[in-house]
Amino acid sequence: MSNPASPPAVAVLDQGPELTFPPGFLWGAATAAYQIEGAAAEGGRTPSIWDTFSHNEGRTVAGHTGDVACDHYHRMPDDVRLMAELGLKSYRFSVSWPRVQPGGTGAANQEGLDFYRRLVDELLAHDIEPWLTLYHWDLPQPLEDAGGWPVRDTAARFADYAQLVAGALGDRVTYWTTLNEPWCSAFLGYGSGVHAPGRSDGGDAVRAGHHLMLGHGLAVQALRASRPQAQLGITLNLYPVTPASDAAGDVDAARRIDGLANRFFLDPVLRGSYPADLRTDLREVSDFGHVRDGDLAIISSPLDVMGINYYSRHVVAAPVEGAEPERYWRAPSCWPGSEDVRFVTRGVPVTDMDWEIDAPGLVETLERVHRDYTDLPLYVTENGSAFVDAVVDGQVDDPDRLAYFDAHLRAAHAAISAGVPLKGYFAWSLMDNFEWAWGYTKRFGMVHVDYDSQVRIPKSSARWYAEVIRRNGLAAQ
Ligand code: IFM
Repeated sequence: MSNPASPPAVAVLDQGPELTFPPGFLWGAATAAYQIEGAAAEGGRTPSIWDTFSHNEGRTVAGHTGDVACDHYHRMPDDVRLMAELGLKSYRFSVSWPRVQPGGTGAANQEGLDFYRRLVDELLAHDIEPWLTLYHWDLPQPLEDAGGWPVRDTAARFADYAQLVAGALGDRVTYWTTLNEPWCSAFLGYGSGVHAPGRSDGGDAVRAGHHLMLGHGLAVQALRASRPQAQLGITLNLYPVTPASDAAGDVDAARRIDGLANRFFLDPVLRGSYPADLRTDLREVSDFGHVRDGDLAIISSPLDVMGINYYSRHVVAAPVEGAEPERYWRAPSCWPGSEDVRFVTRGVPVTDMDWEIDAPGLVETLERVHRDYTDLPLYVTENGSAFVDAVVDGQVDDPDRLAYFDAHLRAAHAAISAGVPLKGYFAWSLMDNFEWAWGYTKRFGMVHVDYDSQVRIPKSSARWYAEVIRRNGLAAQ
């Protein structure tokens, strides 16, 4: 390991019989370009919406930006070595669109593509399967200036970009995710405006969601034609949505939020239709006139794998007059047409993001997708937690993060035992990084990053995860 004074592997693995995962289970860790690369103005890269947004005062905590981030652009070979030391079987990274196609149209920037060629070569040299995400939120700024995702043409631009990346890396990359968490791009970017580009219009959010999915479908068709061997998928961030009680109003609130959070994307991508109740719920903000004949057939183009990011559960209630705001809180306006729904705090343990820890929700989510939507192989493409860490004598002990991983891996194993075709798991995140509007104040990494010195220290959760990978399992409790 990079840190010479390694503590012993975590003892929890040394007891009891094993909870073994299926042979070939793909153990990985994930990151995203803007969150780790830095080198924002190097090698021909031009600004994305996140460069613009984070440089605008008041958009991110303490004005943090991704200008330097983890400096991964310059430290990539060392970072891959670290992955190999942890025994990762796969690494999920995203390509920065404005690095490889500055401005979002026209010719490729070979210098940008070369970075990813080197990354993929380095991964393959270390027997680490590259898993490439095409879009993890960094839309080239000129495309936003031309209207962004609410505009149909952006979908076509995305498909062109996908083709350009496939031309450069398709011979060496098998696994491709088109979009990461389009809910965030659409509803946080254009609905509540807490993410780039920071616009707040429910109708724009709905249009953005559609055009993101259209871009996904067009990209799948283009990649399928040019790279028939590729394993293609999309990654959705899904939540179980539970009513706070069985009162009719709470049950209806859960139906509405489930529609916006989950079914808005699951149904078009995996069934080729929008849910009727969702269209009714959204009637004040959109007449769905942007949906053209044939769009849903494109959006539901066959996939090879399905990616799911899981973090927490939503518990929701109908509007409650005079309710305590700490327990019944109104989410920012990322729920067009359902802004009055209250999110309920149950008082269960939370992470540093204030997200409730709910490992059974992962089983529910995986079972639902498999039961109600698809037989495709499923992958947890992100799962993890932020906690406050301290470096003590050159070590970072992070028992809470380790316990979160442990509980969610047990849940993943339970889902497999129940018949879910779960084929892999990616920890979020390989290393601490730029947590979007929260800047560097939230640490999700298994590897600690000192942002001044850029020294990496594998936390105890990383050493534990390395042992899980080595054994392909956990000790039964
Ligand atoms: O950091 C993000 C990531 O970019 C997308 N999924 C959720 C993570 C934690 O918020």
